[in-house]
Amino acid sequence: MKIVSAEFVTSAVKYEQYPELKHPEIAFAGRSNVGKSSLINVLVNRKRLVKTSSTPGRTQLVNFFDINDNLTFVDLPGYGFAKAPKKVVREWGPMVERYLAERRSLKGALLLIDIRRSPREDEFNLIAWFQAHGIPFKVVLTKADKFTNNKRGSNVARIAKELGVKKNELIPFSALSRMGRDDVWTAITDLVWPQKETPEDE
Ligand SMILES: Nc1nc2c(ncn2[C@@H]2O[C@H](COP(=O)(O)OP(=O)(O)OP(=O)(O)O)[C@@H](O)[C@H]2O)c(=O)[nH]1
Ligand SMILES: [Mg+2]
Repeated sequence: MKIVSAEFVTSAVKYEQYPELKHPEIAFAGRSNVGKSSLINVLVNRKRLVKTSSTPGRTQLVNFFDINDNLTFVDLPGYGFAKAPKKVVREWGPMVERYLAERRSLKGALLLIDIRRSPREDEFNLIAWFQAHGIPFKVVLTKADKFTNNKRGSNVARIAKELGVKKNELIPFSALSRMGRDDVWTAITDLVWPQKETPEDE
């Protein structure tokens, strides 16, 4: 995908504040600090379109970005941050599930999992919500630069087994080396425009 433009649209704390349904939407979901914002920045070739933070649990808003005036990226708030205020923890589930259940422009989701970790209850919950609401999704394994090639392969195999999917369904990605960027874009275009030509493809 050639990036012509990438712009922040709005941040919302509640459903009523979500912007009008304009373009097909892709949601980025995952634990705090997993690298959601970093992935979006790499996808759109921008250093700081989305604020990244070494202090997890800060992004408690749903952030909308307009890509090329034909696609919307949605950076969902992270979960699983032990030090997050109780209110934030309590509100995360209903907020995200309502978004997944009711957002008609949502075409698919990327679930991000740190390649060094194992999927836990929160990840399995998200997968169950995606399935319950008929939202196709792909899994991206972030921070793939933390391993050498060999170890990376064995960790992809491990997580595939834990999720009960095939290895080639998981996309290793690094925001540092940009490894996997093209594969993530392919996954996104497959989700948004299945079996069709991608508009404005290179
Ligand atoms: N080594 C490495 N570090 C990464 C990678 N992606 C993100 N990070 C680092 O991980 C930290 C969190 O990244 P973010 O992109 O802010 O994570 P997030 O999922 O948006 O976090 P929240 O907004 O808090 O939910 C930052 O310090 C990033 O620099 C990666 O691919 N490799
Ligand atoms: Mg973030």
